[in-house]
Amino acid sequence: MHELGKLEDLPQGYRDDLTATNLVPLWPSMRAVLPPRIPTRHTQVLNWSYESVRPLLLQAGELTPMEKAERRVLVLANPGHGLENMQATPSIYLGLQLILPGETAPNHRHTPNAVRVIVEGEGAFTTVDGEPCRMERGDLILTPAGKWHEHHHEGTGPIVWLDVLDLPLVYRLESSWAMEGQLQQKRSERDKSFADYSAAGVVPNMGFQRGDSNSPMLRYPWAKTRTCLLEMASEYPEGLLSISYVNPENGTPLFPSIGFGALMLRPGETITLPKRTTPVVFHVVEGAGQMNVVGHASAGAEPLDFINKDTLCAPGYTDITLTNRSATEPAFLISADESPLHQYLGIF
Ligand code: GTQ
Repeated sequence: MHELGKLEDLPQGYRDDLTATNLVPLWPSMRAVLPPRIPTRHTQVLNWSYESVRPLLLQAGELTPMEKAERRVLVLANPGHGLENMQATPSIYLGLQLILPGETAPNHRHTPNAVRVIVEGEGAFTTVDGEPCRMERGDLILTPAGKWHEHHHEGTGPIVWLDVLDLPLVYRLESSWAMEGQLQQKRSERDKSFADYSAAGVVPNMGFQRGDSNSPMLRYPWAKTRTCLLEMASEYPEGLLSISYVNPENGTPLFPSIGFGALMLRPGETITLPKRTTPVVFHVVEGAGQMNVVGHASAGAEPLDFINKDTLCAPGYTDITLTNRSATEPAFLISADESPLHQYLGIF
């Protein structure tokens, strides 16, 4: 690519006139916004180790009562995007949320889509548009755009989950807003939408209505995903073991913005993921190992260690290699990426 003219090449008077007229010459910045062959990626390779976050989150429980927080969350902010922008990746917000026994996070709804991934604790449920959804380790609970949601905790210890929202995207679309509501009346049985779709190819005879809703199923239990991956492993002795979470009616991703998946690493396995345009987030549900990222300056020379409950991210246009440290036990990770958006835009 040949060199283009610089801003300094232009007479100061002309530059001042441009600024006064709200104009910017493209050519001095052309290579910055359209770099040769590979995009600029602010997303840095990172592991928010749960061991380091957990004490700070529990401290928030002591420092800030629920009435003063509404949602007691520490945001996992990627420094590459600027901590204040609350971005793990360009479109994905991550937060670790704490609820103490007996607390309730009040009812509200908002335009960003959200998924909760349960990290620790039991006895909590989220009510989504009248349906209470149980929260167990590794479960995905959906609170899609515009749906009312409130969190309750009836267990004895703290409960912590990972919030995954398309907030950075919706915020930059100048469309992020919320409204508060009264606590919800229960309008359906606990986990009703999960029960409706709990076995592929089979639906209940009573109380089931096929709908064209974007999110007919609100809870994706980890136990089901784990079993599915183990069954795949018994079928396939090699190759990447991964699944996508989809709408059970039509097979599309959970949200138009963020795609969710899960993968299993066989004991002792090292596997390089297919190269992709989209940045990715991993949450470690079981096991321990390493993530090695090649193709971005933020990746150190050494791979990043991870263990159970850690949350990691890596930019797109990189080669990501995952290693399971255990020679005897499988490791399981849940992933979130921007692939639906990249597909829609034709850049995947
Ligand atoms: O639990 O509804 O991390 O509204 C950020 C915004 C969680 C929630 C977050 C939210 C929530």
